[in-house]
Amino acid sequence: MGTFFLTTAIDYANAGPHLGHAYEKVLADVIARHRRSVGDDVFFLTGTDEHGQKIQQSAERAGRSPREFVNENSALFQDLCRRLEISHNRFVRTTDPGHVAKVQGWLQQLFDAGLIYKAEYEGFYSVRQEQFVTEKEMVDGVWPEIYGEVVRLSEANYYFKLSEFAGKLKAHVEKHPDWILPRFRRDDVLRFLDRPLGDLCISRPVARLSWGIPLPFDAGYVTYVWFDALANYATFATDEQGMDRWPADLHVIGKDILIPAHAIYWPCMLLGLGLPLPRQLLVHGWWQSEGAKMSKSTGNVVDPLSLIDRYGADAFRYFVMREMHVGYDADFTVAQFHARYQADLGNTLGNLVNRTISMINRYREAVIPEAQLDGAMLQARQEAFLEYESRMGSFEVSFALEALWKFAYRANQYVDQTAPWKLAKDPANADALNAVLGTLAVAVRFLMDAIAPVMPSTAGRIALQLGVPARTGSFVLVGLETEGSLAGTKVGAAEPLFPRIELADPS
Ligand code: ME8
Ligand code: MG
Repeated sequence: MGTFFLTTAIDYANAGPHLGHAYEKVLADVIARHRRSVGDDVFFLTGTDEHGQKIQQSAERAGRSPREFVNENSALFQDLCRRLEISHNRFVRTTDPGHVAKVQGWLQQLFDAGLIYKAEYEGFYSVRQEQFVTEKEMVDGVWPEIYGEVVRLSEANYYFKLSEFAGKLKAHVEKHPDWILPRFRRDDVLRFLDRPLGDLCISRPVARLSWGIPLPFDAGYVTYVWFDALANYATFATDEQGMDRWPADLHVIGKDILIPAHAIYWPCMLLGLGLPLPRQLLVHGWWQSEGAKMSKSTGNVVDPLSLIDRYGADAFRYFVMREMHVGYDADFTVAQFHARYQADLGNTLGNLVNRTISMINRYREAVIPEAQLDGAMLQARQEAFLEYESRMGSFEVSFALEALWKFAYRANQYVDQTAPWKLAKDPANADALNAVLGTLAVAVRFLMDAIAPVMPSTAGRIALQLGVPARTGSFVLVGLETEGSLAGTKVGAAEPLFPRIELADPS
């Protein structure tokens, strides 16, 4: 038991959310709920990134003031969090006046320490990436598409002495092999640190960009959006009790914003401020659609809300956790979503719960019988539990679910093999039937507890059917060996958890 502070990236409020955003929130939420289930005091931040050129330009195009524009888009992300049952403690918005004041305080601190200086620079500037780029970034003499329009620009700006911290940062990454997960991402960071680090331009002239945090020491400039955005993790780290939770235990982010933002800029900012570094970064891959990254700029986005409307939040949460191995890319198709809904949820978990509750109702007047539980099934449950805990501990949620579903599948086979409907025909088999029903009840309770971080509502619905309280905070501590028997518990009525749904017309 301890405390656990985790964050997601904060999403650009220049459009509504898509599947990639929803995935990241669910992943962080599953980790948060799992940590609570082992007794941790969890603090969880998510939110929206509301300053910068992208926002200013999108607002202009939409004929809105930037403030109106971010209010509308941020509301869409907040609504998504509600719909997905995300259990964050605070929804961060970088236009929050408290955040703005803290960022200005930090800039002043770095300026006073001589870590921010002014210099003239001439070079190529990517409008889409909001950063200067060099010819090294060109491929076959052209700028890669990700840079959008590239223009020549000469201006005076303020720079943060990133180069000063390269050695310290490298030593940190080398000393902490698990600082970045999966490990192959850490290798990318080390390779990046092999080259000399340039200093970071942290200002934009007001003439070019007005929608940002004014520099406290020069009103002619606003703060570079990444400096402002990264700061959120610490500026919002004060919890409901007024305790400062920094450093974060875990930043959950996508692979596109690891280098340089989270692995270079952010730790160097913290080193400059004399603050501790986050304990770990979990870097997930991309949801793709027919092999291309799903993104607002490409327009090939899947709307998570339409899937939630049709299949429910839990089915959505299950699918994205089961289908994507954390750290790797995955392709999204509605057909695959639908197939998992039917096979994994309907035919496996739903069927197991439904058969168990129906048979206890039918054969034992809705009371779970006293019984000698099946040893092989208990053993299988123990193995599933250990695999689940170990996988959840390393954030490999898809594999944790795989272990649970292997067990659920096995429990269904156990029903088929023991054929309780045959046992029920002869009172001489009463003990054998009790053993099957008692074993199944315990199997269902185990699955109910273990799926709760991923499917909180379903766990609650199973608890109602099984006639037990939805468990919070004691799953691991109670342990499987010492947990009480369910004998004597009165079960509720059997209700299908995942009713059949027609596959949506792909048009
Ligand atoms: O980058 N699949 O915001 P963002 C999976 N504001 N994840 C995806 C994805 C996809 N197709 N597309 C985006 C930003 N993401 C900044 C972050 S943090 C201080 C500032 C993930 O709205 C992406 O990797 O472009 C990132 O982690 C998050 O969604 C927000 O992306
Ligand atoms: Mg992005």
